[in-house]
Amino acid sequence: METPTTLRIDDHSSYVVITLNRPERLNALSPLLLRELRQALEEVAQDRAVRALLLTGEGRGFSSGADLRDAEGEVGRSGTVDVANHLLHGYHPVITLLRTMPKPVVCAINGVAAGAGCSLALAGDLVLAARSATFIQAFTRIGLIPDAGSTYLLPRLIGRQRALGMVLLAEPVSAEQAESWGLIWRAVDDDRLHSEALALVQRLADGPTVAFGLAKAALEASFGATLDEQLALEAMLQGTAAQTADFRAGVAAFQQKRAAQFRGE
Ligand code: T3D
Repeated sequence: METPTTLRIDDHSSYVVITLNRPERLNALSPLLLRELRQALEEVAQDRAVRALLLTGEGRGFSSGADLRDAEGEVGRSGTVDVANHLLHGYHPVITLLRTMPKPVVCAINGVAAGAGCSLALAGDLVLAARSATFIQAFTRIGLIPDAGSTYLLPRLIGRQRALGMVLLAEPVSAEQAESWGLIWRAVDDDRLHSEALALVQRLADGPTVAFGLAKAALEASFGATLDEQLALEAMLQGTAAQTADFRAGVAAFQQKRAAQFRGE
């Protein structure tokens, strides 16, 4: 991949940190950033040596959503825009890549996550947020509806009433409120966010990667499945997990009363 201009990518061998890097615009999602993020995510998804991903933002915001000032942007040229096309080809591949990533994705929310930036934040598997961070479904403030997955994610995470409250009122939700609602995994002190996020992503990168990926897929499928369908899916995916070297390593470690060393295969 060519060196991206809107992201920083740090390869820690077993995990990768992607940092949205347009702090002067609170990491607004320009078309270029979305293209670069898509390419980076495709590489992370395919690289078997990379066993977990951390996504965060540079500066005082995680992401302010669609870039409302970008000349190339669709929203900025409102009136003549093909927003649907921009969503289909710009945002959707990024959200889908995050949701189907066959390895854990941690999002570390360092500041405001607004509009599609909030959707991006919530697309992670485990979301940590600095206590000063806020989540804003800012879309209706500018006459849009939630997009980039927010109408899917919000009711599943926090239920219809809270989802509607966030969407219709478009007020900031604090990290602590987000944690108590189950919108995110945990709120942490601002000065602990980076170290806690790194510790979490390292822990996940040391885990049974195949089982993590299959578990994610099973949980995702459950929303549209009956109990019988879900039981059948579990049986099939467990059959795959049980063939991994990590399963054998896990059982051996249990029998020998020691910690398992997983290799992600
Ligand atoms: O085709 C499509 O893309 C459709 C998809 C749409 C999806 C969406 O995401 S729609 C929602 C778009 N986002 C918003 O409406 C949020 C806009 N931003 C804000 O409301 C506020 O900036 C925040 C609440 C996020 C933060 O407020 P505050 O007071 O902390 O910061 P600020 O002063 O407003 O912003 C700091 C700078 O970032 C400022 O630039 P300046 O004046 O210092 O040069 C501001 O213009 C810039 N900025 C903030 N948000 C955006 C942005 N620049 C471009 N696009 C932004 N979204």
